[in-house]
Amino acid sequence: QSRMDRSRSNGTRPQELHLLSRVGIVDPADLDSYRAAGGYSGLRRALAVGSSRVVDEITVASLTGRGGAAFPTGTKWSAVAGSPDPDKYLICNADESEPGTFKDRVLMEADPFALVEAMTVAGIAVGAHTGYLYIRGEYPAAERAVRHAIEAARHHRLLGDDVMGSGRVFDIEVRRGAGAYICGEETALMNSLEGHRGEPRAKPPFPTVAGLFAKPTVINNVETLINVLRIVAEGGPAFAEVGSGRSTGTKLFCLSGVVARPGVYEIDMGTTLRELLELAGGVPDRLRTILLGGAAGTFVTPDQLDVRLTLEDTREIGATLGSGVVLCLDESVDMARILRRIAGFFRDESCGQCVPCRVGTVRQEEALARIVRGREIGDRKTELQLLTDVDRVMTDASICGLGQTAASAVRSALKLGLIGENA
Ligand code: L3W
Ligand code: SF4
Repeated sequence: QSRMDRSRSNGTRPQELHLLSRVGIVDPADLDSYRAAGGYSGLRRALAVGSSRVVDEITVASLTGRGGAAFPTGTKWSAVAGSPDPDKYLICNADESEPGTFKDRVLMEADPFALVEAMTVAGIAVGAHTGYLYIRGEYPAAERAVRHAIEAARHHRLLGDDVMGSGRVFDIEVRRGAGAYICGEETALMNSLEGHRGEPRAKPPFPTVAGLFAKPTVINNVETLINVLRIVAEGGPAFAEVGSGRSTGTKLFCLSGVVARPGVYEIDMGTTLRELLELAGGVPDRLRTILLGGAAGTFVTPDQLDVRLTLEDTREIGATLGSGVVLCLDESVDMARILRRIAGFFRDESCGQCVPCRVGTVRQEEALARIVRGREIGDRKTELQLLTDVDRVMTDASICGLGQTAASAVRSALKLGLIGENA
């Protein structure tokens, strides 16, 4: 898709690209091409203004995490930058595995130098000497692209013992995941990096206090980090002018399902869901529902298309932006089958460490399988009550986000009557 196609479509207002501005424009294997597109001006500016100013700009920008939980990035950076411990780490969470999410893959494959530059800005700002890029094992092309970019950056002294002649030390190591969704959970990821089983740790302590190798650690998603380049270039206040409240800057969404032009789209925070669909070819015919946020997200209905895509507005309708999934489903789908697929995913991916999730994800999938087969143990009402009970236990008592959100989609489908006694 051309840059113009991505930014203007169907007469909706133009969307200025920032995160995707170089995608399809630069040669991802060529540092000169990246530099010609403005690459490495961010790192140069960051080194000139100094680390504490960079951390302040990120805080003023109100940048929030783009992996799903939307925690303020500036709070993480300030905590680690302010720690007296000389050993600190930066981690980029590139273990993109949420079903329906493919934005970080596009960024890494098409604009890998941007991630390398952004990690360098982040690492130096918080005082880390080493950054780990933990990448999903099923992303070989993205891994090749970022490994090549790291080597080229090292060769040109944009990484290493004297970054850009500043005397600052920072380098990046790449680690590949081995196919477990749970290793995208930050503490499971750290256990995996340390060579242990990929099982989540109890929090607190949060990684900012005791993260990788029990040292203060900043961990950010790929899209979160790429935003840093714009903030360093334009300043935190300019970034915060776009959007509203805690929802500032632009956001990537992954459109799939029954849309005319599936793909990754960048919009200003606060754009409506309807406007986003217009960019992808219009509101689909016979649209029944949209899964928003991810497998751990929620369903929204066609009468909710005018919701503004911000953290606050989506929360008001009981939804979430999550990791940017917009999966469109029309009247032809069997909702119980869709939910069973989602439940099966969580059953497979539960690490099994805690009982509510290990058992709850199995019971949830079994109940949905019985509904799909039309062979309920009791009546449909009993199965739906069981789903509600399992939801409560998993949400309240699971150790990590996987178990706590494994019933979100089922809960919202029940609430909206997409499955139910009469559906
Ligand atoms: C310092 C405090 N740091 C919280 C940090 C915490 C973490 C971040 C968010 O993700 C989401 C869920 C799903 N001092 C802190 C603090 N932090 N309090 O803030 O923390 P938390 O615990 O709210 O969430 P989380 O466990 O990091 C859960 C989504 O992840 N999800 C799937 C995501 C999939 C992808 C993907 O494929 N790319 O992202 C599944 O559950 O939406 O909202 O860094 O340390 N006082
Ligand atoms: Fe493992 Fe699930 Fe417990 Fe998370 S909630 S620690 S994935 S068993």
